[in-house]
Amino acid sequence: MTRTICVALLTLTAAGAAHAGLQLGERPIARTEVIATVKKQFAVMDVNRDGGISPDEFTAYREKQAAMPDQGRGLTRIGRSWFERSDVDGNSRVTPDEAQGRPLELFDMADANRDGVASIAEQSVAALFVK
Ligand SMILES: [Ca+2]
Ligand SMILES: [Ca+2]
Repeated sequence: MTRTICVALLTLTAAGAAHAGLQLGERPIARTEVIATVKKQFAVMDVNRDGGISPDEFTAYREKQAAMPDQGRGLTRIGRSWFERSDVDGNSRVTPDEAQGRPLELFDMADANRDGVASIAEQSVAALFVK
């Protein structure tokens, strides 16, 4: 019985992590989903809940991401240069607005017909830019 619960928990965790990564090429993705996912990810990164990501919080999240089953691939992946690219005003702090800038930029690039949804075909364009 204990074993069944463990397996169920593991499955839940894996599904949650995969969703958090917002994988490309699996299903159509809405712009609103990108915003919601970045918001959720931001809440996880902002460990001290001060409304901004510090360089230390960024580093800690990168380590967490490396342990994820999908390594956080996809639109909301936090890459090595995420911090400096996201911190547009250069104040060593990434705000929620700054955090969603790059994922939305990629999304808008993919959403060629501007209907607010990136189809699987449209996502193949964005996939070229996600490293
Ligand atoms: Ca913080
Ligand atoms: Ca900033």
